[in-house]
Amino acid sequence: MTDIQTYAEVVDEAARTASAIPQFTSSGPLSVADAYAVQAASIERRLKRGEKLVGVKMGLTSRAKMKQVNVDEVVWGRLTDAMRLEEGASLSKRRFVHPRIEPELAFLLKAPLTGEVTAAEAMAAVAAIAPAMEIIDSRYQNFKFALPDVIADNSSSSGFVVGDWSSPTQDFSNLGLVMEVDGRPVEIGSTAAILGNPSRSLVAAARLAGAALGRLEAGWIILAGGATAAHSLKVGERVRLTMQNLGSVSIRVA
Ligand code: OOG
Ligand code: MG
Repeated sequence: MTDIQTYAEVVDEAARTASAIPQFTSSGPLSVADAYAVQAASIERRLKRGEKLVGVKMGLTSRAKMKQVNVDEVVWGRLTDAMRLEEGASLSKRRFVHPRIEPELAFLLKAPLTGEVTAAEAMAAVAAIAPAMEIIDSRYQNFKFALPDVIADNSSSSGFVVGDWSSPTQDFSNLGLVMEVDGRPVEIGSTAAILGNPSRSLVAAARLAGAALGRLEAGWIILAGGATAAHSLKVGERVRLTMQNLGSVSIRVA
């Protein structure tokens, strides 16, 4: 039997102290259901320390992302207020093991959402959309993991920054995007890389995360998943994502 609480403490401490750990699956089997239970228990520890749940991140919703980490199932994780960075903020690399950054689209919910919904029903619950970047920092050595490992590790989520909100009634199914590091384009893509249309990621969030959490709440942010491969952050870098029609969002690394 898997000791959920022990695993949760191990992964929570690894995140808290920015220290890499061996994969759980290298010492024995871990089911996907138990992995989500570990994720829930580890985030519960953060909530007990005063953090608040503010949304959900979807992951491995594009081929580029699946290929980069060699896992090809859609996963999800929990976002807390402590993970949010302000636009232009400076991220202290010391607080992470080996952080990467990736371009995403964020949804802001105005109504709760859960279960099997159509894309139109999901979008009816959306107040706004925005360009966003997620900072992922696998707590596993060498950023290597199997599906249950990454799920237990909150799907690598470590931080996120969201740009200005725009109307969700515009067509965002195929918006060009460029992620630049110090003015140099490092990843170029389109929101279409996210399951063909990011609204499908929101539908998946309602089905997977909504079911597990009861529902996705009004006011929550849902990250649709990286549209391109992620970039490994180095001290001194300034990273900016610009998305067609939606504007830019940036951070710097200190
Ligand atoms: C897993 C998390 C994937 C995304 O947007 O696809 C993810 C990882 O790449 O470490 O956040
Ligand atoms: Mg991501």
